Amino acid sequence: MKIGILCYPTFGGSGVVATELGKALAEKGHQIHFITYSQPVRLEHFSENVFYHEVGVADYPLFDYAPYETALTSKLVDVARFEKLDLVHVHYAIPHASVAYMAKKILETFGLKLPFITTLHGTDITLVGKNASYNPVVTFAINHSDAVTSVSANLKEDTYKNFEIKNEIQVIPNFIDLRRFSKQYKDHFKRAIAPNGEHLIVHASNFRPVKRVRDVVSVFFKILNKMPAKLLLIGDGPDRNMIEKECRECSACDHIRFLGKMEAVEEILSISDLFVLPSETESFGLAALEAMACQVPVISSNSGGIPELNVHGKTGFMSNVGDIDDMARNAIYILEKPERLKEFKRNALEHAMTFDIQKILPVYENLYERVLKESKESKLALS
Ligand code: GMT
Repeated sequence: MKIGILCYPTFGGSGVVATELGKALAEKGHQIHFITYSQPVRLEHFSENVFYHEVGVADYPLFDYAPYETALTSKLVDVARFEKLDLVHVHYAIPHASVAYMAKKILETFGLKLPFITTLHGTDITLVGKNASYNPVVTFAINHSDAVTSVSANLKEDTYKNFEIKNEIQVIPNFIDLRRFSKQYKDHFKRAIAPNGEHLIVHASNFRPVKRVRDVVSVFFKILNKMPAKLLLIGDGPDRNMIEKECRECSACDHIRFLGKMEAVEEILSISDLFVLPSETESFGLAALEAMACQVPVISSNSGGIPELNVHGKTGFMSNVGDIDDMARNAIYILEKPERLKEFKRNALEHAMTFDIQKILPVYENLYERVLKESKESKLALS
């Protein structure tokens, strides 16, 4: 199949999922066309079946806001016509689903069909999408998608709760490529970061308020009161400066390391003992799945779709949002006995394996085939 993919190219989970899915489909022989404003971060290597089309937005003094959607729609129409795309898969409803709808309608005037599948990732529904300024467009675009998927059952429920959705939403959970995300032996890293055998606690996110990174630090201090430990913070974003300043003010810099945005996050996960994800809400928690695949148990909140990933008492523990004491207690419980920690690590990997990309990929392929078949059978609604 020739598949177009619209996504955000940044370190965000939706872009990562879109890119990893595209790469895996390309390995299976599909031709994949990424259409976005910069090279997706996980698209590092050449593949004969992967193409990247950059969207340039022409600026003009009249524009306070450059019309990215218009540029993206035009690019999608152009790529679909020239490359003869069979369908397009959009990740993150805003603005990709409405862009795909517009492109579909434009292509119909050329006598072409371009069905589109929308995958909802979380903040496009839970934070941004339900905002009154976006809601009607998001509702319309979801209802007019040829198929809609969500990355967790919880996100599906939230979508039905927040929007008037008539379309069926299929839950297809996020996945992991175990060839990349598996424990690597990086003992020299561990010795450099934790020379005295300290436990390594890790968090990775975009440092947005929804991630509650301050809670990560609070949980860490409670762990540190009981045992030697170091905290590694991966990523960057709006709350980083504030958190870094607070850490400096309480002279915690020796214990906490800000690693910034990292490509090879699996190298750090490979030497870590616990992953902390105290998010206010999280539709899935891909970062936690990446940790689990590298044998790192998870201390998390119990919000959103996290309970569909983190198995309480087995792969880690869940607490109510903001319950720092409970999170710290659970973390210490896992860390204090080496045998117990080993068991949680084993369980984390075992459970991560149920999200193996090789199991999820055929689900997407079946969906594409169904959508394509239905589209071929339907009449072209020429306007
Ligand atoms: O978490 C973010 O702020 C980024 C966001 C995104 O769309 O890139 O992540 C969402 O999608 C990920 C991939 O499906 C999920 O694993 C994250 O849980 C979800 N984030 C939230 O729901 C807050």
